[in-house]
Amino acid sequence: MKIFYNEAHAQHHGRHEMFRGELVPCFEVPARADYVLQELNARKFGSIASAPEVPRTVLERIHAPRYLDFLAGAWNEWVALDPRNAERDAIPSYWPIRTFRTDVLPASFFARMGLFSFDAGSPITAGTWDAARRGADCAVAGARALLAGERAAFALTRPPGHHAGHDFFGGYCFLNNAAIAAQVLRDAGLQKVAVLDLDYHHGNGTQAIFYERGDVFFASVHGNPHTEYPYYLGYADETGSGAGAGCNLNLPLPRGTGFAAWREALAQALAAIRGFGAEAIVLSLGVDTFEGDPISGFGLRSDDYLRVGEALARTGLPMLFVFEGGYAVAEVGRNTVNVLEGFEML
Ligand code: SP5
Ligand code: ZN
Repeated sequence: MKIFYNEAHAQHHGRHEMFRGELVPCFEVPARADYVLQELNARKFGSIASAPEVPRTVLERIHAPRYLDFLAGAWNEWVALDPRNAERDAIPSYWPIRTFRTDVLPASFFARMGLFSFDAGSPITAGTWDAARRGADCAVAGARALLAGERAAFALTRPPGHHAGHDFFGGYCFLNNAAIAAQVLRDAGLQKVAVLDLDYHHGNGTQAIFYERGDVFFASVHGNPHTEYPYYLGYADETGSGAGAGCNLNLPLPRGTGFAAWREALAQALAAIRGFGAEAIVLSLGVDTFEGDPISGFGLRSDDYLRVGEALARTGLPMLFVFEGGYAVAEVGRNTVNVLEGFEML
């Protein structure tokens, strides 16, 4: 398996996120990716490479130019407002909810922060743009490896991507790596691609990006949004619209769900992807389904991730793994590499 590691990931290093009335230390920390890399090396897994830079036009296949402009310049704007801001993360605190205008691009930096985001848990730091952009490079390199005939590839990157939409960040995500990779596969000539999202949290960004498209199937197994983040999307009745009608499958499960019920949902998602006729799968690999995850509520154990990898391998489809969530930091390496190992062993 080809592995593309984002060497710039630690440049995104948020200090705090807003959580229920206070600023708490970020859950999404650089050590997460460090542990995965360490585990890959310890288990002598795959060949680890860095990815070439992709032109911005590849990002623009998924993201709005004015959003990319904003992200690229956000840190400098923030520091220009007050030199002391260099010591603080930039976090939004106003949003244009219903009845407000979203067509106007306000001059105010704070107003644009809110226009392009949906939560206060995703700080922008000095290196956020570089880390996110280099991460997208890894996802694209992974997609190109599949196109060159590899059976599987792994984009080991952070910040994660599946909550990021066409023109917004949130959920610790800025660029939607999985969506960008799926688009690269389509643009290279694959007719049908699936994105399968196994992160604990619904991949609202990916779903929204492909919701009206019939060429990219989106399937997700996740915590029921009635009680779980991101709350406002991820319900079972969201099945796609227009040309995308029938090409979106949400399988929400209650907090507390263990591996037996979870793997049945996975089987259902894989059957739907087979029925769709996907030629490749982009797998949003979050391991915040782990029983020890501090912000999530499923009960998967470390050995279960080997079985997950096996189930994915049985599809027989080329697979691009893209790293997403997982906040039980010390166990993230073991759990993630277990999925890859289960896949490779079969
Ligand atoms: C990529 C990804 O996994 N993003 C997740 C973003 C979740 N942010 C909101 C966290 C809300 C945490 N609720 C914690 C309950 C702790 N008892
Ligand atoms: Zn998650």
